Amino acid sequence: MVGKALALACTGAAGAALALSAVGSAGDRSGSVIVLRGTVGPGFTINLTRNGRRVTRLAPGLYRIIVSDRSSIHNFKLEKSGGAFERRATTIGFVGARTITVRLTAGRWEYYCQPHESSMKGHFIVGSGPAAPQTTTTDDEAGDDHGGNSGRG
Ligand SMILES: [Cu+2]
Repeated sequence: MVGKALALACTGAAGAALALSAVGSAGDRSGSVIVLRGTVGPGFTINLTRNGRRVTRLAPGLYRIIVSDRSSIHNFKLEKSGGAFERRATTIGFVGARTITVRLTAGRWEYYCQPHESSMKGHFIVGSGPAAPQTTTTDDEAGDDHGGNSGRG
């Protein structure tokens, strides 16, 4: 009796593990929501990273941004150039983490600390538009956008 119960328990656990891993890989593959990390403070620094690397270009889509605000004198704002979108992730006085979910559309986006915008700011490009002029330009940066060139006669 005991042996049978154990066997059943094992089967159940294995089944659950399988289900979990299936869900996890499916989520990563479809890329439904991509996680970015924003940090501001404690000094006069602001960053937006993906997998630990500073974000410079992203594909359009839905993103979850986890913002760590490490100073009460800074905030974290995200906006699309041209004023089509503006979101304040954290406020002055707030210290801690906030998560915002944003659909990034093609264009130039900026993140900055509002009171110190002249020095605490960064930007990135969504889609295959031109890179920012002050960064080094490479000719073929948009190459990974076209999945497959099957133009063979
Ligand atoms: Cu600031």
